Amino acid sequence: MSHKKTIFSGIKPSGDLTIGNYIGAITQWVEMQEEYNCIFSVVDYHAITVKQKPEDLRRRILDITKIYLASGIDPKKSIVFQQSAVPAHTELGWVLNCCGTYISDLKRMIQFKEKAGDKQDAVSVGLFDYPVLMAADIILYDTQIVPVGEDQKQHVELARDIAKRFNNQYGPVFVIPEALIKKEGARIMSLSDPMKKMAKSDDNPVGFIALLDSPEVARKKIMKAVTDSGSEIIYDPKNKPALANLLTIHSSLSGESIKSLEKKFAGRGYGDFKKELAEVVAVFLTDFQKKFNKISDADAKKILENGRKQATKLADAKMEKVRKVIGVR
Ligand code: ATP
Ligand code: LTN
Repeated sequence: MSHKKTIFSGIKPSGDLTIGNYIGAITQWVEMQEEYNCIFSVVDYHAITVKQKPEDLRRRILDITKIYLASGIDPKKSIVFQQSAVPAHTELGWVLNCCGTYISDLKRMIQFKEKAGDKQDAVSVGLFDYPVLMAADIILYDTQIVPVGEDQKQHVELARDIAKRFNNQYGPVFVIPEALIKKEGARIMSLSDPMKKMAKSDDNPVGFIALLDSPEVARKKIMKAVTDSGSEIIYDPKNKPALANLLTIHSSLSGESIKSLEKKFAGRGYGDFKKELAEVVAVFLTDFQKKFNKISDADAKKILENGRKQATKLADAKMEKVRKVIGVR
């Protein structure tokens, strides 16, 4: 066993991945590969908490795998696998439902409240129970660190609580995980509403830029993005949330600091800034999609199969321990 810490993270194939997923989550994963034991999953059983068309789901599972690879996740360094291919996730999810989770925990979850809205009784039980499956994903691998966007902090905290309660009852079976959230770019906002998170499941496609949007479409979306009143290019998230979001996107994709962008655009207006940002995004997407298109479905399937074998070994060993301590073995 290596002494490196273990990290686990995942993205659900519930829509086309956005630059929010890329900036908030994937870029930190890529950087962490050298120093940590990394496990990255395509968490498909999370996607079916809301209705999915089977053929779209099948396609997106491969697309996300290719996106991981095109972003720089290296299957020689990291385990890349599909959640549903390792049944221990759902098995542990059930056990945690019974041993460690209260209904009151799940009722507090912000994402559930936002997603269910005023239809809390008419959504699937899975949407409500989803954070427990996420806890299982994480603690199955003795994960220490979970690199995610800001919106997932509460779910990782719940995973900690569940693991602690389980350990209190049955002994030290699980490692207690911690969330890791980037300082900049942890919450990329919608281009049409800077108060809302950019999300792949947004009904309004103008609000997000998908990693597989054509550079031309992306350019138009940037030019149409809402801006705030005033005209100065300064980073002021409180008073100019829309511009602050655009500056963060620029800085994350171009590597230029926000300070240097403010200097560069001193005395110039929003129009100039947006034109340059549109160009930055278009260049990024062109380059990204070139890498993406080089990866075949067969390559992606092979990598997932390899990852399945590696993940199964770890997950099965932990699951066997769980079965023993709870008394079913
Ligand atoms: P959905 O709209 O279906 O809920 P999503 O776009 O929020 O999906 P997830 O699969 O839930 O995407 O998230 C995958 C990862 O990307 C998580 O770590 C999440 O925190 C991060 N992430 C998602 N959206 C953003 C965003 N706008 N800014 C920063 N990080 C994000
Ligand atoms: N719930 C997360 C996706 C997710 C995840 C995980 C992230 C499922 N399992 C385990 C980190 C670790 C989301 O909605 N973004």
